[in-house]
Amino acid sequence: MTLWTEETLFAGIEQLALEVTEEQYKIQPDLMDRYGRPGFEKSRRDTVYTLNYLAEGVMMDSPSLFVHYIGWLKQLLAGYGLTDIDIRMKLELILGRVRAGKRNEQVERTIRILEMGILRTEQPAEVPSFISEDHHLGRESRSYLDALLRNDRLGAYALVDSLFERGEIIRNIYRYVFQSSQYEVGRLWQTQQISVADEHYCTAVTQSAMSRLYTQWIGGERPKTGGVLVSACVGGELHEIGLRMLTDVFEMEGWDTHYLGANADEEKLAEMVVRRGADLVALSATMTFHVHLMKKLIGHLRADKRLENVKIMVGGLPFNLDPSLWSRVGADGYAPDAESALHEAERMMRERIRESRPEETGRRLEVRGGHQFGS
Ligand code: B12
Repeated sequence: MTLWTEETLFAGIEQLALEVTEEQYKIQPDLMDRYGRPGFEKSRRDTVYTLNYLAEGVMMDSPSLFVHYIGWLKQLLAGYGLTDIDIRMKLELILGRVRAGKRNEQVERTIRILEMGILRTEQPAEVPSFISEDHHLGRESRSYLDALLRNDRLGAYALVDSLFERGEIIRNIYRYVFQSSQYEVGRLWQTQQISVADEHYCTAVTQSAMSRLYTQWIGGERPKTGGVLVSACVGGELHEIGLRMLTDVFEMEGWDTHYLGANADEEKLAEMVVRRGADLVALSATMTFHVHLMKKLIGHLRADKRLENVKIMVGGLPFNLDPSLWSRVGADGYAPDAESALHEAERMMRERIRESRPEETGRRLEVRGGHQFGS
């Protein structure tokens, strides 16, 4: 089987997923008794996901992307009564197919990553809560999430208002209340403690709570002490709140920001970067299977002569899982969260000044923090 060559890595996945799922159902006929035909279809679809994560791990030479996914899958499937043995069986069947094919460097890497995934099935996968009273604003974050979970939008707003009124800085409310509660919402969804509808509700209220805070800081005249930022999510990426937060933090710190949100189009992004005279482009990916698109997008931006001096920073879940992944997608830098992104941007801007011609450095913007709402 020649599935694991660069060109066909994605092309053969649907067929392979079907074959492997059929094989597993032959070996474990009880699966059909337990889950019926809909269960078979779900299992086939999950296998497509698994193969996409595997392909991404192989292409990016990043075992941790796949190993993390297996831990996540283990916890998710436990909620449906599927065991380590079931997941392991699927991975062994994939491994058998890969091993049976012609060997090359990429196939060897695939085998290594699959073996690491199989080992991961044997380890515990429980994710602890993202909210703890020991964290800064831990109690408030818990009360905020509790309000969301009882559909008490006004109660959630009131809590945020009270934090603002008592002088809590907006960046902390973002980080310790909104980000933590969003991560916790994800965990509760994954472990089937809340529904997709609950997750949508919590997310929508948090987005509106962020917008309500804008009136406290956006719109007024603020000195532009930073550079120009254009931010966008890659490809079909729908997770946009993290990038929104990052963009807001930059705006609070005196940057001139242009946020394109989810699903950014390559050409429009490049045009926006040129039109706004951006110093920095921030690109976000949450789903691991979008990482290769990030690499492609960065390649596209790099090929555009007009963007020669523009720095590119990346972030999002896969980059947090593999802290050197950013360099393999061709970015200039990475940061794990909005706060540290600001420091990384400052570093990149200093680097840019060093790289640029001396006569240009004089007119370069000095990037520094210190805005009253952010710091
Ligand atoms: C809300 C949500 C959604 C919403 C998003 C809505 C929106 N408008 O954004 C919707 C419903 C669309 C969605 C869909 C899906 N989701 Co979702 N989602 C979430 C959830 C609960 C919260 C996301 C969020 O708001 N996080 C809060 C922000 C602030 O954090 P953040 O994104 O990490 O951002 C910070 C840093 O990462 C960093 N950062 C981010 N971008 C950048 C960029 C740069 C340049 C830098 C420097 C830093 C940086 O800074 C940010 C601020 O500090 C997460 C849970 C989680 N752990 O994040 C799941 C989660 C990400 N989703 C998940 C899944 C599985 C999906 C779906 C596949 C579900 C499905 N079956 O359809 C789809 C995929 C959609 C797609 N193609 O993108 C999984 C991913 C698991 C995995 N192994 O990869 C998660 C982790 C849930 C879980 N625990 O299982 N989701």
